[in-house]
Amino acid sequence: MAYPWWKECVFYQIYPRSFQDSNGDGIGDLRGIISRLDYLQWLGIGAVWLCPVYDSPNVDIGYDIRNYEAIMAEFGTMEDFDELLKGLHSRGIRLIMDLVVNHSSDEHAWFVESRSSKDNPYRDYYIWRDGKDGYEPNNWASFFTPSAWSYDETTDQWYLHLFSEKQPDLNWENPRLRHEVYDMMNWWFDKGVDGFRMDVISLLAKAPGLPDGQGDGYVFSPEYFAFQPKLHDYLREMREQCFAWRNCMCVGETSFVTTENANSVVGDGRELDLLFQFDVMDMDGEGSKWNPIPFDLMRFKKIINDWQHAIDWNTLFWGNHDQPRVVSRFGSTASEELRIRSAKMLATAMYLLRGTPFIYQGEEIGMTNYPFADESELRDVESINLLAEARKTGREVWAWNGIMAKGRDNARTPMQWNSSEKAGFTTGTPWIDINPNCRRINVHDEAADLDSILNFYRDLIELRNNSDVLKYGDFELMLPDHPQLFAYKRCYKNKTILVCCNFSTESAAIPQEVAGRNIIELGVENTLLPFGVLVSE
Ligand code: TEU
Ligand code: CA
Repeated sequence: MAYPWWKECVFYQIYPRSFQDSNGDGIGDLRGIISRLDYLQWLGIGAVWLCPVYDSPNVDIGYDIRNYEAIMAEFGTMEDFDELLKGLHSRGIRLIMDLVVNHSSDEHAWFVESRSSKDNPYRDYYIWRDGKDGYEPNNWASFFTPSAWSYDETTDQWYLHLFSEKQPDLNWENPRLRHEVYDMMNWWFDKGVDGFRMDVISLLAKAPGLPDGQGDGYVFSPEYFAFQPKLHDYLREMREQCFAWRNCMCVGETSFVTTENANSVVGDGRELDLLFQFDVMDMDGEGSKWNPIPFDLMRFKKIINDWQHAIDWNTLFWGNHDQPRVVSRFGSTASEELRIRSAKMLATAMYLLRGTPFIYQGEEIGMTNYPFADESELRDVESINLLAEARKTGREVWAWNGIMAKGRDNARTPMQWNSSEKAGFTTGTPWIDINPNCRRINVHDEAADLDSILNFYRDLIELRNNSDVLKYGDFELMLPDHPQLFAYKRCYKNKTILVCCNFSTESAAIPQEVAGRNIIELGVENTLLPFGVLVSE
């Protein structure tokens, strides 16, 4: 049986603005990525997910696209892009692009036309409605602003934006819009890209009539904008028009997906190949990500077990450009010893599961959250807006604490290449501060240290790449009630690999169920030390 390439390899996510600057303007760029291709090959990854590199006014750092077929000037040119793609392919590495088509920038030519008059041919590319008695058409809250609507004087109507006011939602009910998107996707496919990561793809269809959400004030109402029945029509049409016949991989950022509805988008090659679910990412927030609650191992086990059984093939990840750094979040930074061991433990626990791993840049060296000193150091529209809103109701301290723990800028500080002041990222002034811990956490030093997190990631990737058990084996949760250990079994054709990870800051006795010939042994001294790991076969 032949497996598709995207089940055979590990993905690496690049956030271009913070990966490598090549010309000293403090902003990562395509030539910077090109200069690091040998590093990616050395790491052993088989594919890259590149966050948006399209022309954008950068209100949401590239997730507000002004021109889908042009490269952002700060990142370089289309020639640079072609060279990057060639450089990846010549090293056997595939490339998937970010596809952001729930919304565009308000500076996109479509929206400039659309807002100009009610009878403009592009009017229906976006979602325009009359106000209700001078107020918003409905009570929906947006991800980034209190209301999901903005008023536009020119035509005395309101437009919908589930994100910032500079990210108007596209109207997927309009077939002309849909086909323009498909043409654009095919244009990139014809260039040779290997697929797309589809930004908030589960939000494309909105409930007919745009009904009010239940509650007072502005109400966040995913029941009316996520996983609506029409979503499936759009995804099937997209598949038919763009990629059913291609050897590509499309992974959806399916916000609000559940184990119950997941198979409506993946499985049987139906709509998408893979999906990102956020149950693990959401587990340390109560109601909202800004209300922190402690990591609960029992809940984690249930989430993983449920997902491993719910769909045939999962994405495996601990973070991305929207999440804090995993070692600060679910590991420990109390000491160097614990940071290093917990980073390795977390990698083992996640990436030996059944599915396709996605490693976020910097994770492989154990990068941590950034100790932001004040608001002036923030760059993310979500955090900046949150703080401004919270200030109005005297909740500034709550917001600041939330941002320190969960703010997206934590994952967006520059990649730490070496121990110099600018971490080898730039020679100029970086667009966002560099973590001073680059002195001890950086690629150069870790590459030379065989016990480093970096070399551990490299070995783990190699182990996975060469093991049919780890790639194709079944998953079985072990020790479900153990309060400290997360353990599981992978089985394939009479072969078994046992994974046992200590998620706690206390030692744990090694259960006999996980004994075998050891493949990985970390923090094992008769017992499993805090964050210790044992993998055996
Ligand atoms: O994210 C969408 C999303 O649902 C979240 O991850 C969201 O950004 C986060 O929960 C806010 O707390 C995608 C992109 O990954 C993100 O960077 C963009 O800002 C967003 O869509 C809009 O394009
Ligand atoms: Ca640059």
